[in-house]
Amino acid sequence: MNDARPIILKIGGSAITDKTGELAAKTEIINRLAEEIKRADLDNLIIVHGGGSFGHPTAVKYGIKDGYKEDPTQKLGFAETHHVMTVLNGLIMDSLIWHEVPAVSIAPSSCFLTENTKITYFDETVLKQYAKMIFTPVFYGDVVLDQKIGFTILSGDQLVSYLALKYDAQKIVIGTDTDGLFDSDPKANPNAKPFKKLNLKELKELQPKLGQAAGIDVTGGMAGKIAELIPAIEAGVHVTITGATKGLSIFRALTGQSVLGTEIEKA
Ligand code: IP8
Repeated sequence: MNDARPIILKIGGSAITDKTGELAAKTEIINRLAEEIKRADLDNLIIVHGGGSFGHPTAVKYGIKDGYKEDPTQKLGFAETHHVMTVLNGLIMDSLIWHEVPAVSIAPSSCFLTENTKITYFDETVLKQYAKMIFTPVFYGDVVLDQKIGFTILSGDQLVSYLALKYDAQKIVIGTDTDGLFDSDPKANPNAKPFKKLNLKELKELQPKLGQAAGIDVTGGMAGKIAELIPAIEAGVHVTITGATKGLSIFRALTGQSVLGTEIEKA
């Protein structure tokens, strides 16, 4: 990497797609986020985005997450799931480049391997060279070959946590479709109470109560996402979860300003 410790931005699939539909991108939000990323002007940013209504429905249809069951249609499903993720990634790349962010896409399926769904191998050579030259690498939740179960789904959140630990990230910013974590679903309950600050212990207590996502989500909704982030939080990486669908929260969080959302620290 270049000398600066990276800032890792996860753009949740729920923010940039309509998860109740299929292959339904929210292009206005994608464009606004690209504008915010350009405005933040960071030379140590790594972006990771989720699958939303692109990766998840296809992954569910072919049972990709639970591995290869010797069913040849699953191979086509693996290829299709990767392909639809490249379509969503393409929309994001279009927007970033149009906004003059020197973003380059890195397909996790080409440089990661897992064992029983957990990352065991990453070829970092290309990422390091891009980072040295101050490009903005863009990863995404993807299909991945798994050395025990044939293949699986590698979530964007596991990628975020892995990269944060490996490169000693300054912080993680998670942009989602709500302004942080709440004690109940804020879309269903207007009186849902937001959590402004959580430490690791409080987060672990809250975790079982965090709901499943609206629409299809093969990686476990918010509870699954938090589970993936815990190793990075345990290592001391600060996490901000904020809304990515409106306002300037992503710009503000990336540039160290306060935002409406949840700040998570180890202690
Ligand atoms: O939305 C999953 O990534 P996530 C990507 O970050 C696929 O959980 C292919 C379903």
